[in-house]
Amino acid sequence: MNTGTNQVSLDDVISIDAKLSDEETLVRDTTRRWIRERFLPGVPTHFENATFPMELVPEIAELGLFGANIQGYGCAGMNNVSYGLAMQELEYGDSGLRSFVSVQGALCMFPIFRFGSEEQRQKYLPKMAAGELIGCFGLTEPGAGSDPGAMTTRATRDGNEYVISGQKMWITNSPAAHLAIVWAKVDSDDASTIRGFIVDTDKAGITCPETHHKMSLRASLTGEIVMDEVRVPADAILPETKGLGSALACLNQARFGIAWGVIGAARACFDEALAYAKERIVFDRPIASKQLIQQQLVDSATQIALAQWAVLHLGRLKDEGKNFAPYHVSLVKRNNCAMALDIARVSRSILGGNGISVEFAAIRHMLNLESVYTYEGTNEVHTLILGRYLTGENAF
Ligand code: TGC
Ligand code: FAD
Repeated sequence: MNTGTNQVSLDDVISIDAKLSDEETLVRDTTRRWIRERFLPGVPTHFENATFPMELVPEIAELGLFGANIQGYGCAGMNNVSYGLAMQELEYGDSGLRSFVSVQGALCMFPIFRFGSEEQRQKYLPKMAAGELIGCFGLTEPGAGSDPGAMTTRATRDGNEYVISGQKMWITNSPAAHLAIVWAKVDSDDASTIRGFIVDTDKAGITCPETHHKMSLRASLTGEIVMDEVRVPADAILPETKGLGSALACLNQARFGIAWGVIGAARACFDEALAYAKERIVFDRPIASKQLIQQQLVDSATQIALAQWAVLHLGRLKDEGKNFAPYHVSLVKRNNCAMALDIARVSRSILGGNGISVEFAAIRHMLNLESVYTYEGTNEVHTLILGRYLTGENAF
């Protein structure tokens, strides 16, 4: 029985430890310790100032978290459950931090690993794993977000080069990136196909202006990629990319990490709300003694536990390398983002007036989760992916 003096751990509520290997527990606990010691003290200031702590990049690399589930090329080669647990702990810190790591690993290193030539892998992956090169992923455009197939960015072959023109927006890390994975339509005689390119951001004709005035993911750099006849060598193309499906395959990786990550954000909000409820005296008693507050805490813990089981199950399927489909990822991305956003809002309300201050974590997570709910496929997009799977009817 909890006598009220202990802070309950959600790991115990669902006995998650019983289902993790020693290595998985080690990855989780190491990342957890690092977040608490090195990241949490500074994040409120970064959020208020709309800055990202770039000085921590070497430490994140040292933890093996860039491209953590990639084998070889200087990457840690963790299994997908360890990778997911690391994402969870990073997002306990801030969704902006998890985003930084997701984009670098799942959206830049993964496409190079999966669709690149051996030369491209050797050239980029070890330096990206070491945090010496930072990448960004340019799919979204002003007129093509949920429907990336509507993109207008074009790459035209000219001798031994491609010439790329177009505009990408809402691009995480672009203002700090050394390279961009750019998705563009390549014209051939009878058709145009979407292909991926590695574009070094110091090329002539490319700029990556920062996007300001964000009220969400403030501790994350977001920008555009503006390309005006950028010339790249012909071997900058990712040779194995074949249409929009290649870009979507990268999104599967990132969405998997997000489904784990948002559990961390929800847990941070829950932990804070529980601790607060035990201390805050209203009507002569701690609010933790009130039935309505207990119901909110119990509902939150239950939803977090169920979300945790779902991602663990999915991580095991992914590690087995079978029975793992994109609609599985849609199911957990959609459910867990909505769950985390609900819990952030409830937790914020448990903190009363204090809940609107960034001296507490809830409002920061709540605002961040609005972005996470929208990016990597909005809630509606994932609803329609699942609706299409269930009914066979395309409602897009
Ligand atoms: P559709 O006809 O369904 O598919 C086109 C081709 O792609 C294949 N495919 C997939 N392949 C792999 N994984 C998936 N998840 C796939 N989904 C579809 C499909 O089989 C087909 O292949 P083929 O060979 O028949 O051509 O395409 P559609 O145009 O109808 O669009 C479908 C839709 C809406 C689901 C898709 O476009 C979509 O997911 N839209 C959302 C866009 C999105 O999520 N953008 C994210 C940008 S990156 C970002 O937000 C980063 S945030 C920072 C961070 O991650 O932290
Ligand atoms: P829209 O597609 O215009 O959607 C508007 C609304 O319409 C949404 O509610 C949507 O769900 C709904 N809707 C759309 N289609 C349908 C339909 N068929 N039926 C019913 N409703 C529909 N992109 C990148 O490429 N790289 C990045 O690194 C990246 N980072 C991001 C970081 C942040 C902070 C944010 C906010 C976004 C980022 N994005 C990135 C872009 C993100 O993926 C898009 O914002 C997202 O895919 C939605 O596209 P949109 O904003 O154009 O919305």
